[in-house]
Amino acid sequence: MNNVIIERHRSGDDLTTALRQDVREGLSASQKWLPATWFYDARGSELFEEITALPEYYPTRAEREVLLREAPAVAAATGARTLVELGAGSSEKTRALLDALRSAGTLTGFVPQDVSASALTEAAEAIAADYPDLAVHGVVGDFTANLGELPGTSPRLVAFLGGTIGNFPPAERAAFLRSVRAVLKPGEWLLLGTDLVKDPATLVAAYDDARGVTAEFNRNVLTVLNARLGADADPADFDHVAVWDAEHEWIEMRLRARRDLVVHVPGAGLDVEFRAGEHLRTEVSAKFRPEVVRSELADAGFTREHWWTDEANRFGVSLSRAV
Ligand code: SAH
Ligand code: AVI
Repeated sequence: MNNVIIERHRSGDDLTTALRQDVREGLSASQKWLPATWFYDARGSELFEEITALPEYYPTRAEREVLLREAPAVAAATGARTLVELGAGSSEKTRALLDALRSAGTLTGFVPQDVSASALTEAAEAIAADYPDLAVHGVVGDFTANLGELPGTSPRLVAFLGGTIGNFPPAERAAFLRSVRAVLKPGEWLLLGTDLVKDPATLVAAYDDARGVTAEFNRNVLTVLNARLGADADPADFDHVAVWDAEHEWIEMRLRARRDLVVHVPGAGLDVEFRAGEHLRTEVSAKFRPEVVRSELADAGFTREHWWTDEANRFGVSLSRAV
């Protein structure tokens, strides 16, 4: 295969440094928290892929339905030459966009970016093999830090799928959208997937599945902590918790200590005490209302030109142009 290159904007050392900072800030706070990025080592990425196939986890299926139906409209509107995908993961759903953009005859390059080196490499190589006439330029990087370094020929379409935008707290979400806008030229495009507000029972089930895959995914953050910072957290000491926060309209995933315990984190110079029942917040997953998505895009300098949902109105996809 000579149509794929993989570039690293984030080394293992960079990740360890970033985790150390997050641990010092989040685990010494009175309400302990960590950013949602830290689930995704090789095992975390595999677990996420398993989650996407669970009967309770509807977002991936709902977004795929929209992409399969609307990809030709995306291709016609954008005429994109480069498709950049942030937080790309397996890029499975993205194939609908690649197919439509190739049929339209405009696409020459695909730039998947992800912080998870294993997931990114596997996906980039699989797509390069299946699309031999496409230049695939995979980037191992952080979408909160390395956007300015992404390659590609204009007009570009940036895809941010899966509802990952919901994993930012609100201020970070606004900053992220502005940073995407800042690297685009006027007239270039953003395709954004957002999970929608719906009944809490459906939401909680999606984050607390019967087989316990999401629980294992949640606990994987402790394995990452152990591997990167030499910590001694025992995942068996923590219960998986998923709650709907009706005020913020987000799901929170937490780990709840089963007993009083101390986690030693030598790589961050920290001993972290947990009381029995104490929670560590590991993820927020915000759910959106259509108008809020439109106005947040506008605040960041995008005009939304299309809004599509799946038949059951569970998940929304916005196609927006950089002003
Ligand atoms: N887009 C895919 C995957 C979603 S899972 C889908 O729709 O199914 C979220 C992805 O974002 C994971 O692959 C994870 O490794 C990646 N990710 C999380 N934090 C990131 C960061 N800061 N920079 C780049 N990628 C990140
Ligand atoms: C990647 N992200 C959009 C997923 C979500 O639904 O918030 C991660 C996830 N967390 C638990 N299950 C899946």
